[in-house]
Amino acid sequence: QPMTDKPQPEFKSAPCIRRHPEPILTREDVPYPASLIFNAGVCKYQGRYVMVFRNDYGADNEEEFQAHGFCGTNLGLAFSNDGIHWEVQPKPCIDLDYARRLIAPLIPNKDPQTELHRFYDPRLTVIDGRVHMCFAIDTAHGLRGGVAVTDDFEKWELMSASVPDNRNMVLFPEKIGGRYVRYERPVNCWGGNVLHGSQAMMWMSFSPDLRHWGDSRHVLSSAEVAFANDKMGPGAPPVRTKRGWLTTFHAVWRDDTRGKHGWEKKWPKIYSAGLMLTDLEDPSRIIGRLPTPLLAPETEYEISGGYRNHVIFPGGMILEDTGEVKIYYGAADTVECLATAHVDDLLALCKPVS
Ligand code: BMA
Repeated sequence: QPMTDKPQPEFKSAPCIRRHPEPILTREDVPYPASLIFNAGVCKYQGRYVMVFRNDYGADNEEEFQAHGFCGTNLGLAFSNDGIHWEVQPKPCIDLDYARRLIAPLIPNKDPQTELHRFYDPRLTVIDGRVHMCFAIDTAHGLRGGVAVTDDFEKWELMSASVPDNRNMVLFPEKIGGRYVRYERPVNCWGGNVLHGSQAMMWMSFSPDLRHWGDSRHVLSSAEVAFANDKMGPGAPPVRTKRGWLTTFHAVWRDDTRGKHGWEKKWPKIYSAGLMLTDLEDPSRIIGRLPTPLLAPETEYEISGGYRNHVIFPGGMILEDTGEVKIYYGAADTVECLATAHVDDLLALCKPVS
């Protein structure tokens, strides 16, 4: 059950946000079977922008979805010189077969064919000149979060996969105190209420080697977020600024009285993006936070016509030398979009929250 004691929030984006006039990547741009293109990870690597995007394929509209659902999910790869116009590579960079081979060393006593069901929601961070990807995997033994590394987007090395239930992991672009750091979103089943908002929250963990994770600390719960009465968790990997780590998060508002908002019979949730600033030395400490959404579903392609309308999920953030911040997000679980804002305007939004 969602928390019911909060007033209905206003789902309106911050005034400093500028949206690109239309989605930057859709299924029309993809040269292989593709239906939903969303929740991408984005980074700058070797002089160009790189995007790894989620592609759910096999149902392009409500009729096809009702008839047989999706056939599968893979991860596609696209390059860009300006972060706006993208060239999608001819084949997915990770499909289910590759993902099963990738995960095999970490499940020595399990059959990857039956163990791994889905590999999705990539997040990219460049650390020490190598591309690191966090992702979620649905397995026969729970929902796990993983970390892999690549130099060429063809060969990946799997570093770790968490125990269930943890996902939405994002890596910091540098070590802190000599250790790798990630934000993550465990789902705490304490009390038997898996999705109770106060138990689906943002944590962080440290690692000496990307394999062993621990020294975990709580960061933020949906109980503290006015526009979340269900889950919340990380969004894009944090970006270093002079005042702290600029950090997006996703926040879920659930209203069971809402009806059909997409291809399913019912979609009761509104996803928006939040913004906060965390301490450079101790990113579990929140310095400031925007009390309202940074990005809420508003445009036509965010609120209508998609698989799940009213969903905004931030997955990539790049701070340019000019001070422009590019925020990449999935909209309606159907298309990939871009919004920009000046870093000073974003920092000004992050006020101390009691
Ligand atoms: C979450 C994840 C996201 C998705 C969201 C809304 O549970 O599956 O990838 O964007 O739901 O459907």
